[in-house]
Amino acid sequence: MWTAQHWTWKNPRTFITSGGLGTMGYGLPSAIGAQVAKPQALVIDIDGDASFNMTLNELSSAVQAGVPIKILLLNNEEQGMVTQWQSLFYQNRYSHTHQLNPNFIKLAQAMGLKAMHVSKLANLNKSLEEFVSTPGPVLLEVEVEKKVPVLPMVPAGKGLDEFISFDPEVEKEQNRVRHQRTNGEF
Ligand SMILES: Cc1ncc(C[n+]2csc(CCOP(=O)(O)OP(=O)(O)O)c2C)c(N)n1
Repeated sequence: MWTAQHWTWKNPRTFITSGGLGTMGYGLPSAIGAQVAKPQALVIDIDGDASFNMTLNELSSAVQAGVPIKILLLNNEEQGMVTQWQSLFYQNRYSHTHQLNPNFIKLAQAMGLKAMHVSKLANLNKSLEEFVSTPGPVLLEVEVEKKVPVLPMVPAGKGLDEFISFDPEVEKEQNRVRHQRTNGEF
């Protein structure tokens, strides 16, 4: 979601995603496939920690096949999309959404990758430059904030026009459109 909202693609057919289903574990294997198909391209898997956990054994495949993918791991130490629902609609009852992560750096190194870690915003640009310019498969673990909701979102059982944003300007517009619809203005 972060990637879809914040990255601007310049060329068609360069964003590969499991789409609306958001299937976890998809990023790493599909990045390997994309890199095999386009050996000269810079292929970056932008992954969540819980999703990455599901297929991280494929790190070995990348190393074994010499596939130079870059893995940008956004680690908030939680299943953020689900904790967001638990925060907003279930009074912060966090059930089964904080898995025990391995030490991703040691794990990637053990599988033969170069692995880097960044936790301070001030060091991010430098780390990213090194990340994309290092040959071969590389993992960059980025420590990100917990409990940051991805908005807008549509609560369960609500219509698409009932999305929540917590942005007063967006909500004003939403109310205006709803009012017009109620009054049969369109
Ligand atoms: C295979 C699979 N199982 C369960 C889900 C339901 N689900 C959607 S997002 C999510 C948590 C994802 O956590 P993480 O990968 O750490 O990313 P974050 O939301 O924290 O950015 C879960 C369990 C799913 N989409 N796919």
